[in-house]
Amino acid sequence: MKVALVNPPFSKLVYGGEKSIKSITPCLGLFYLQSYCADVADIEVFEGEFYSSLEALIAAVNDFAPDVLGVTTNTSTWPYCVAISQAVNAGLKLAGGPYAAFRVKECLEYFDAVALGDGEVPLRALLQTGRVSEAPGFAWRGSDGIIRTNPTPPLPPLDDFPFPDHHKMQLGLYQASPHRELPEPFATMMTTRGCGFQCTFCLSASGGLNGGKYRERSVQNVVSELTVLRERFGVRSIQFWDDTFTMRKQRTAEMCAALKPLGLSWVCNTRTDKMDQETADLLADAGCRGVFFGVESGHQPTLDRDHIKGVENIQVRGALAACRRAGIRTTASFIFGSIDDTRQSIEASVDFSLQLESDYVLYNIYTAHPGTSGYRRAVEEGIIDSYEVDVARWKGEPAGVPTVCRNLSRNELHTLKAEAYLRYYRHRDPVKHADLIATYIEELHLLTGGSAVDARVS
Ligand code: B12
Ligand code: SF4
Repeated sequence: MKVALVNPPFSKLVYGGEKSIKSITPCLGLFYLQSYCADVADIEVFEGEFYSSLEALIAAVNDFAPDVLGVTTNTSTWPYCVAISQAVNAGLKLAGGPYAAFRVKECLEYFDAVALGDGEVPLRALLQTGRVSEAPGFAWRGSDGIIRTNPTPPLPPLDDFPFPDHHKMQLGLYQASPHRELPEPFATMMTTRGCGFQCTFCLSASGGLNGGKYRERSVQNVVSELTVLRERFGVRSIQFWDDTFTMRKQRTAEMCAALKPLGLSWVCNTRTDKMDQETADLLADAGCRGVFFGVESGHQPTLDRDHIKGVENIQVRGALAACRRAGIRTTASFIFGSIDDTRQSIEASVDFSLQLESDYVLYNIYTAHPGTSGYRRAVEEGIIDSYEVDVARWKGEPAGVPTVCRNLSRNELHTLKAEAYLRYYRHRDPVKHADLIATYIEELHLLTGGSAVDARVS
């Protein structure tokens, strides 16, 4: 049986017209599915970003002539997921990933079945039995038209999963964000899944995908994969995609002790309340070059009420300072336009971001993804309808979906975002960032219609 697993292209939809730095990294979820089911089917992963157009991707998938099509979905790529399903010839069409899992009814208009969480066990059962009705963890529509949901299987220990097939992955085709300055070849890895905090915008939060349940691979299992990557593929750097890499201090210490002799450069993501000087020093000594922190808001009431981050701004300052002292580069990521954000709270947040002196900053606009508590709140409070993704209607970030801020329009949020970047780059190093500064001034002119902007940018 032939199975095509497709990761739709996304950079044109998600980053089109934005100045974000693009990276193309392997779709780990699909590669995990491939290796877990390799002995029961002939499975190919198709990375949409590698094709010149959506049509070229679809043609390649059709040339492969799959019996089963599986598409990984997220909110922003949903229109492409539909287009792929409609244009690919396959006897059975499956969807999975963070959008499908929370939009079952909509997905079943275009797919035969939807995976509700981790897909390894469900997909294997489906390929072995050939029957959706006998595969756990799928929702599907019976011949009577009624949606049925097979209970999700218990989540197996992560060490039970074979490593993704790095030969098939063609590591050399991917690219890390240039600003991460990772020596090539680089690879990505998850050493944990889930997170389980309460953040309202995140699907790794409690209640999100797989209930947000935090699960770990053993240090030994991680080191085995890293050793394969280093010795067989010459990999010199790793981007750890874990949601909260330093979740447990003892595991972090064990991980760092095991990583150090491998001599790899690496970067990771974590929470600011999971970073202190001791941890930062351990990370740096083990090869860590950069840490990404979701700061979200520098305005404490917004952080507490809208984001439910569970972090004090003083902890944010401490975490960033600890990394700086340890020689680790930091990225601080902020979100504008949560439900009760105002111009004042956003400006306070930007002031805070400038004080942090992080090496990089990201200002994003709040996206209410289905399955998050922020989405539920926005629907319950009548701020948004239970939406259909519509790229033509909602242009720019958030891609294809409505914003949720009561007090600021989409255009105002984009304007505040451009102003924030302008302030940041002028504050950091205006000479070095002259080109970016000019681009943001131009963007502000477009957003505000010219004259109004002069006061803002001077
Ligand atoms: C790494 C990552 C990225 C990377 C690379 C993505 C890639 N190439 O796959 C980069 C930085 C490029 C990225 C970009 C974006 N990302 Co991102 N990203 C992640 C992150 C941190 C890890 C993804 C991962 O590898 N997970 C591990 C694997 C094992 O899990 P998985 O992907 O969920 O797959 C499992 C199941 O879902 C299921 N499954 C998945 N697909 C399918 C398909 C079938 C057929 C079946 C049966 C099962 C199945 O089985 C898999 C194995 O168990 C997640 C958060 C997270 N912890 O998951 C966010 C996350 C996926 N990203 C998110 C978002 C929003 C984005 C962006 C839109 C952000 C932006 N504005 O730029 C873009 C869009 C990119 C795109 N591909 O469309 C959201 C998605 C929410 C949503 N509903 O859309 C997440 C969930 C974070 C969040 N906010 O909660 N991202
Ligand atoms: S700490 Fe990060 S990964 Fe965990 S729930 Fe919050 S935003 Fe998601």
